[in-house]
Formats: sequence, structure tokens, C-alpha cells
Amino acid sequence: MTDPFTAEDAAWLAHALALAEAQVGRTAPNPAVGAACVRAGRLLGAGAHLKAGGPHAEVNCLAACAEDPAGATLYVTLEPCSTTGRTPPCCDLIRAKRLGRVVIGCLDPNPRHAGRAIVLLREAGIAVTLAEGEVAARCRALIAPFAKAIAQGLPYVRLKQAMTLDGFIADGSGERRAVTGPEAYAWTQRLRARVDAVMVGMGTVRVDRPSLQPHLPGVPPKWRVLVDRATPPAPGDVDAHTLVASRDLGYDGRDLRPMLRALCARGVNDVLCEGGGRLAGALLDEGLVDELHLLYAPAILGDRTAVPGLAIAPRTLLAPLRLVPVAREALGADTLLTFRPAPAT
Ligand code: AOF
Ligand code: ZN
Repeated sequence: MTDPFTAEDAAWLAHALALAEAQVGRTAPNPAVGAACVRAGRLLGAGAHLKAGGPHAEVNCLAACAEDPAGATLYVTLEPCSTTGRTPPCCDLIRAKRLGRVVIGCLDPNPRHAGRAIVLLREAGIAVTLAEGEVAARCRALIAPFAKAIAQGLPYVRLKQAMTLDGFIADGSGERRAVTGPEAYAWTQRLRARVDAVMVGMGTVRVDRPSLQPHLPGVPPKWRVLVDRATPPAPGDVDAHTLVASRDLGYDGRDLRPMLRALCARGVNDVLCEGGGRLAGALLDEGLVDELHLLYAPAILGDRTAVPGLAIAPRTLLAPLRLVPVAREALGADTLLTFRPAPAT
């Protein structure tokens, strides 16, 4: 008999999920995970995984319980680990603390653990429920970058481009000024805080000198990845948090895939590309992009010398690069459109 996943379970798991979501962008190369321990509708304790190499969410949650959690239900957004990594297996702790039931948000894509907790815990007489529905989908979405990195050795790639309605990121003057407004800027800061690294082409560094760091209190610095195809970085472009693609990631000036593999091997699961147009185009042409965030300002340049934001290899209307819309949002006067590339047919 498996215990059903109830509406009350969904609410407690959502509580654990909120704790995990607050840690996104801080736990690389590990996933963000949250946990809550509940008895008879009452929260005994909760916790999240705060840092790679540190205690897992289950450990922090059970340590936070003011009373003995024996017989209680543990809600955890990711399947508990079952072998020793940098920290001991959480399944052992769950057994030792004699929890009565464990509700799991999603299975661990890590082959060391995948599905094993369910068997191990049930063998120990602990009821196990796998979440379903919307909250389960949110638990999976939360660890999508971790899952891709584990399965493919490649980071989850987000592409952000702020453009005019006719798809330009700058006019032909060679100067760079902000295309979109303050709300879009604030949104970009929050996105940067959630990823593990921010990547740009050297051309963008030359004209823009972006700091690429989220300027938000309490957010640790991110890797800045400079993709140097033709232009080498100047000493002033590089700081302690900079990775130069040719120097640090074996970039040969052409194939981006091996460069991204090397970035993943450095513990980056989630990377945000912020331009320029040719790097964005090359990532799209190589099929390396997982999510596109296109910010459109209500402005048109119509200038043939202006800089296109998505310089992919030209296609025809019969075979354009197809995208699947995911979300639309107004950011002040600007519009944020989020897409995923359509699966190849
Ligand atoms: C975490 N935090 O809360 C959970 C994880 O090297 P370790 O011991 O930290 O183990 C990392 C693996 O543990 C990770 O790849 C994932 O499969 C599993 N679960 N990891 O960092 C957590 N529950
Ligand atoms: Zn664990």
C-alpha cells in the first residue's frame, strides 16, 4: 500500500519548496533543497540546504525540531540521499530518528541516489509518498539545472536579451545605452542572483563594461565568464571572479559546447548569457539554450547598421528557429517574453 498524496501534503511540501527557492543561486554545484517536519498538522521544524558541502536540508530540518520527530512526517523537495558524499546519507538519519513517513517532491536525478531512498525507507518500515501534480512539477523545475548538469555534463543555459521591438540591442553609433527601463534592470538583477555564472562575449565587455554581478544585498559573487572569440580581455576586464573562456575553459574560438562542459566541470549548473548578439546566435545555432528571456522595449530603430540581438545563421520562413512560449510579463513599459526552444522535429 502506498499512502496517497493529499492536499495537506501539497501545502506542507510547498512550505519546504519556498525554503528551497530562497536558496537558489547559492548551493552550486548542489541542488537547492528544502524540508519540513510535521506532526498532526503542526510544524516541528524546517530547514534548507544552504551551501555545497554543508548539511543537507533534511539534517538542518531535523536539527531544528524542538521535539523528538519520531513518528512524524518529513516533507523534502528532493529524494533523500542514500550514500555518503561530502556528507553522510540522509536515509540513515531518517531511520535513526524513526520518522513515520517521508513525502518526496521529486526523485534525485543523481544516479547514486535515484529511486533508492524509496526502497531503503520502505524496507525500514517508513511510509513513502512521491508527490504529484503542480507542486511536484515545481520541485522538478527547481532542480532542472542540477538535473541537466548531472545527466549531460552541461549547464542549463538561459539567454537574456533586451531589445527594441525590431530586435536590436544597440544603434549603429557604436555606443551602448540601456534599451529597457528600470523595472527590467531590477528583474535582471534578481535573475543574476539565481544563477551560478553570467556569461558575455568580449565585444559586449568592450562597449558595455558590464559588472555582471547581481547588485543585491547578501548575494555572493557569481562567476563572470568572458567569451573571447577574437578580442582578448584587457587586464582591467578580469577580476578574481572572472573565467576567461580561452584561458580557463579551453575555448577554441568556435565550439561553445566543450567550453560549456568545462564550465559545468567547474560546478556551474546554471549559466545566464547576457549577450552580445553573435554569442546569443551561436548558442542558439548550436542548440545549447534551454530558456530565452527576451525583454522588449516599446521602441523601434529601423536602422540597417544597428546591432541585432539574436544573430543566428539566417533561416527562411519555412524553417525558422521555432520557440515555445512559456510566460509573458509586463515590466514597466517593457515586455518580458520567456520561451523554450521547440524540440527538434
Ligand atoms: C544537497 N543538499 O539537501 C540534498 C542533496 O556531496 P554531498 O554529501 O553534499 O551530496 C550531494 C548529493 O546529495 C547531491 O548531488 C544530491 O544528489 C543529494 N541530495 N544534496 O546538496 C540536499 N538532499
Ligand atoms: Zn542528504
